[in-house]
Amino acid sequence: MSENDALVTYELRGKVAVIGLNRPAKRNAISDRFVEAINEAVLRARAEARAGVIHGHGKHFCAGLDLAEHSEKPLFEAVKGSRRWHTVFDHIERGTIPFVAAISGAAVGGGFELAASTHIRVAEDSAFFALPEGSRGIFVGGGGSVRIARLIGPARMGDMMLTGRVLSAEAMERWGGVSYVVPEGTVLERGVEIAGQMATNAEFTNYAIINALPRIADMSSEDGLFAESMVASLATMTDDAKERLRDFLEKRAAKVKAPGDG
Ligand code: 1HE
Repeated sequence: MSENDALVTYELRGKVAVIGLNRPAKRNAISDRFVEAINEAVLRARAEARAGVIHGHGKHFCAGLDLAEHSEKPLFEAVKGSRRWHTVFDHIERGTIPFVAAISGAAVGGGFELAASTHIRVAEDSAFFALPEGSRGIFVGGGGSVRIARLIGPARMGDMMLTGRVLSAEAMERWGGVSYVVPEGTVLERGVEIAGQMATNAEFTNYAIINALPRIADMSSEDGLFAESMVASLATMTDDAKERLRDFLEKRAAKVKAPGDG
């Protein structure tokens, strides 16, 4: 048992690791120790699961940076803290398995940055999103200027930061920041279901999706197309691909069905 266990719960459901942010009294605000607990859980999930879900205990997903701890930090400590968030969130975004964020209540500041480092965001009706850094006199430091800006666009992110506006789950879905909006009380169940589905994919393909797509997005079209051909050819060479393609051709694998069709 580690000293970080209390801050984060961890449970393996089949091939899905369920990681729970567990500081509800402080609305899951992320302190230095908390970010290490998240890291530990993410690395454990990578070692023993095929997909992960991150959710918040209590009513809220995460209230962002622990402002009480942050306000006491000298400049260079703040820089190192931000760089540590980058490393930890990178373990989520560009690790070896895909993650779902199951969001209820607040996904604010660093909480939204954490959600943006996952691959799929599912939000309950009650979820809300804000970047109050402008009003707090600080700035995003958990990778948001890269990840949130790419997710919803820099102009919309700038709008959120400049005005402090709060977006509902539905509004954030329109902006592309969440992929699913689900009824109250169902977000974790739905998140685990989606993660369970991803866990059935070929491991190498999941790895390629989470690692190649964001890198290709950073490349020129020409470089991106070249990189895509390399990744696609590598994927085809795996035993997993050979077996799955044979299963389809020999009619053992499920077909793609139209929505609502069975
Ligand atoms: C906190 C934090 C926090 C709550 N750091 N302690 N994030 C923010 O600016 C969001 C600040 N939080 C809020 O606006 C609200 O707390 C919530 C909308 C998330 C939830 O409201 P509510 O009414 O359910 O809770 P509460 O009564 O405001 O808070 C309960 C306790 O949690 C209270 O402490 P208590 O000792 O008085 O009980 C709060 O002080 C505490 N708490 N949020 C510390 N964030 C890497 S850079 C990222 C930059 C950012 O993330 S900036 C955005 C920071």
